[in-house]
Amino acid sequence: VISVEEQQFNDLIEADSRIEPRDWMPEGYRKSLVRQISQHAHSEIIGMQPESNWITRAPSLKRKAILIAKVQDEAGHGLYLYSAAQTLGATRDDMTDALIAGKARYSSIFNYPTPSWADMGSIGWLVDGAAICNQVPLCRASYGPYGRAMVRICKEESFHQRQGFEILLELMAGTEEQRQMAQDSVNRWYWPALMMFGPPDDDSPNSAQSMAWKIKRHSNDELRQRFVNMLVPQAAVLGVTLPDPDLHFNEETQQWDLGEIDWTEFHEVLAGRGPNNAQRLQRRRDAHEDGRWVREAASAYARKQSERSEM
Ligand code: FAQ
Repeated sequence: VISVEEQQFNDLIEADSRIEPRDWMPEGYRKSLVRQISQHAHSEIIGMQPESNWITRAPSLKRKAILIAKVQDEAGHGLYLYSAAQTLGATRDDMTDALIAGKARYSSIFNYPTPSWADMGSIGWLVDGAAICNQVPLCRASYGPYGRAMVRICKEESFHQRQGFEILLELMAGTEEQRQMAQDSVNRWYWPALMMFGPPDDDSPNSAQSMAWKIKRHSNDELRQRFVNMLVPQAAVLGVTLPDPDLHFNEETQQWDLGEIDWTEFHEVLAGRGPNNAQRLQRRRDAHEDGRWVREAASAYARKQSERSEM
């Protein structure tokens, strides 16, 4: 027998309705949401680093203004997501501590370096492109605060994706050297972007339960396939090639079949041994330390204000 609350929860999920913070929910549902939402928030925050690397070196004032705005959007996404996790009882301090202690996950993609300006194009086109593909269905996630946060995030990601595409388009219309720089960058970001969708379906421990709870709406492989189908015509417009010699159109399924993904590389990055893992975490730790005086000043100010209002 199940309790009245649990039956209500099951009915809400069944009816494609929403679970809100004060509703009863199974402990596993709460935990899994905190897991996914906090990882997602950390990704947005760590994800500011690869692009902030180019803010001072963007090739024009216009590009600099756009890039600053884009990186600032990512900070905002991190904040909406931390707030969504807080509605589930997670505290901001615990989440931050886990991140800087190296105990929390964040997306593998942000552990790759950005040695050229073209990487700003590839991140927008491929990384934000993959993010949109993965996150549009999350706007319908069964947990209200998460789904609602995703709506605004996806709108902003859509602008990010276009600005990246436009950077690459301009480089591809440039000199031979610029075209080479764009192609080299696409070659480096393509496979890691496909890994953003997570492990293959037969090796994805969380998928079945997350789909039953209607947090995830599609499997990792399904979304990865959708992304590649979307990329092929866009690559043709850009004039870049996708670095997969086995990529071919399957007449039967009407989809683009891809070659083998190097899952060893994925697991290495997840284990902390990607090209930039150590540097990303160190930078986050330093930023947290550098911001200590701001947090202390803000708390002292808040304390004074509340004392004053009590008088
Ligand atoms: N990297 O059982 P599953 C962005 C972990 S976009 C690291 O399949 P699940 C925008 C996974 O957490 C990037 N870890 O897990 C932006 C799990 O570990 P756990 C962020 C990964 O949850 C652009 C284990 O492997 N987007 O930030 C990765 O059902 C530009 C087993 O995997 C999101 O987080 C990976 N790639 O599916 C920002 C979207 N893949 O927890 C700045 C929301 C898997 O058991 C600049 N999240 N793992 O220890 C999701 O949709 C899902 O959580 C998945 C994974 C699809 C990522």
